[in-house]
Amino acid sequence: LSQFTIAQEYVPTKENLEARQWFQEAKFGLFIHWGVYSQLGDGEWVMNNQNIPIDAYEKLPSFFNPIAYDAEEWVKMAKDAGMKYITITSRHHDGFSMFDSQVTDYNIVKKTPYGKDVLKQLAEACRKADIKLFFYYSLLDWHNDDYFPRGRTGTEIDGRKEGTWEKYIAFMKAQLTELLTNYGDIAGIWFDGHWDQKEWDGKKFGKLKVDWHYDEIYKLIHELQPQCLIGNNHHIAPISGEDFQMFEKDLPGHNTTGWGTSASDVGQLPMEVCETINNSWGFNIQDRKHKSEKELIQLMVKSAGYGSNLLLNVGPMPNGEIQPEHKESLKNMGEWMRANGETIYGTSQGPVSPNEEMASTRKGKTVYLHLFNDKKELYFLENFDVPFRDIKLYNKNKKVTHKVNEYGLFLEIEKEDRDEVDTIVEITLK
Ligand code: JFZ
Repeated sequence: LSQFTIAQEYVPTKENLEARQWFQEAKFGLFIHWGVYSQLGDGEWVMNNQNIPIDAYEKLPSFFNPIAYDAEEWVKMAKDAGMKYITITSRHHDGFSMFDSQVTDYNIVKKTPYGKDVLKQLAEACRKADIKLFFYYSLLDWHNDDYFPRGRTGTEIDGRKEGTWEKYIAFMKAQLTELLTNYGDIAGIWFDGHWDQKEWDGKKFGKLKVDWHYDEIYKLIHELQPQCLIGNNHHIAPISGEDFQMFEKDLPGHNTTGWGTSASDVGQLPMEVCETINNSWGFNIQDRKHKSEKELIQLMVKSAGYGSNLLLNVGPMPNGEIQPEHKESLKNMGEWMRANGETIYGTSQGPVSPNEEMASTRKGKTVYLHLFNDKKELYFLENFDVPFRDIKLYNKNKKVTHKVNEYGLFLEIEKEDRDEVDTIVEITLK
């Protein structure tokens, strides 16, 4: 019989394809890394980085009490920033569930004085405000004995016994079922930690050491909620069953981090770039590397220039408030989006590939050219051979002086028209 067995090819449902379309048009979302680790102010990897034994780390939930947490305020902040969705850590590598789970007591309701499900509150606030919600879910776990064989990280952590991999897979399925049953419509699941089970020689990743059972897990998710978009931060080309491709701290096809992607890894799925506002995902009191408004906006514009979304992260403080610097950054982006969002939302990749000086987006017959260098007067668009009717400054009733020759298109931007962050030029195509 085996010769007639055909590998099951993933065919997305109609609901799923519609959700992908929505996702591709959304362009901007909020990433939230929040957990009991936030209390130590040293990022979400603190358990691993400081080799904190299980019994010591387990003290953290006992005083996690975010009295200032206001889900509606978080959602309003995201919405005012121009964001269309939120992706929050339901369970990070420390293995602590930030939601009411029946399959482990190691969760926010059972183990903290706060005693409430923060995801539930966020889900309700999102629904009211028409913001979509994604759950980040870690495949790797530094707390669960059944996460065995251990991966490349967390091996130094004391206090764990050996367990059974198949039980761990069943545990994840049970938790994902909870997440996709008790919180209404969930826009997506954002997996992370795949790479933990890859061989590692200190420099390069090698073969995968375990079976993650993605076929079963992805099928379960799509059966529970067909529209739920699956992404996996595995840093390889998309796997069958996934609905979008994410790029951590790198633009699609770039590899400045060392674990990024090559051009050949970029697939055909909707894309999402994720990045931090400072240099940390989880709350970090020593991080002073806050990106400027200019850097953040240009990053979003470049992402859109690849046809990708930007998922921009905040690491809320242990009391439930968002760091003031992060709030400020988001407020500034919101202002910019209110003025220029038309050139980002609902667009696709434009005819000029993003580089340090420019990016382009496109909607129908309109190309939005985004120019980042306000010191420059003459811009040259090599090989620009798209027939056009008109070139003017976006939102200003002023034509742009230009010239076409066999090499491409030349634009002249007068000093008074240049914007420090982004000078937007609107090209109407024929
Ligand atoms: C992962 C997480 O480890 C991190 O805490 C955060 O949630 C981020 C969004 O995603 O970051 C990675 C991903 C891959 C590697 C290291 C960190 N890697 O390949 O070693």
